[in-house]
Amino acid sequence: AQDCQVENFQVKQDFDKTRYAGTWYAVGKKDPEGLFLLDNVVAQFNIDDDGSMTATAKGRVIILNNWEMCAHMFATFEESPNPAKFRMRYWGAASYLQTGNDEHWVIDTDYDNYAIHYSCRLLNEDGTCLDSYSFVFSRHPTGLRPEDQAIVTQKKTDLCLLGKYRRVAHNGESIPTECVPAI
Ligand code: AZE
Repeated sequence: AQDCQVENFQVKQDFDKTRYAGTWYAVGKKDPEGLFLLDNVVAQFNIDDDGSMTATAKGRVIILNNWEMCAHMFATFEESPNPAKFRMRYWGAASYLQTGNDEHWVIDTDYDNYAIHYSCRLLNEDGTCLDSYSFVFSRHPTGLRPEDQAIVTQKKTDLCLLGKYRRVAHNGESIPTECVPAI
């Protein structure tokens, strides 16, 4: 039985941030309330010399009054007693982009092909999530391998978010050129 309590969501055991580093293509996403990355989302995770994790991300966004642009974002991660649960501070290269301080949980990954990320921004009083976002990442811009799809579907179910994801397109033709990731 599923209680959808955020505190009971399982994350990747013995998460290894070094193996997580590198490029991840968002191939699926569940949106939070408000503005969010639309498509062509690519994240690059790095481990600094001091061992701390940082990231950059690019993606197409439409900001107020239908302005389409490429968001270039930066993030630093604060560790917690659970190696798969981070606090992510993030900001944009330009001031009109978003800043924030979100949870960043790695729910599952095999490091080489897929990863599923989760962030609850606001809890309900009963411990379920009121406002969350989640990315399904792939090492391959073309999407998940068939053998990883069942695992990811199971994890979406565990997060009580099955059916709430959309596919994230990677279509360099129809987007601002500064947003076309170097594939
Ligand atoms: C994430 C992982 C890699 C680093 C970052 C990520 C999240 C970025 C956003 C950006 C939102 C921008 C908006 C601009 C108008 C999770 C992909 C920074 C949530 C809405």
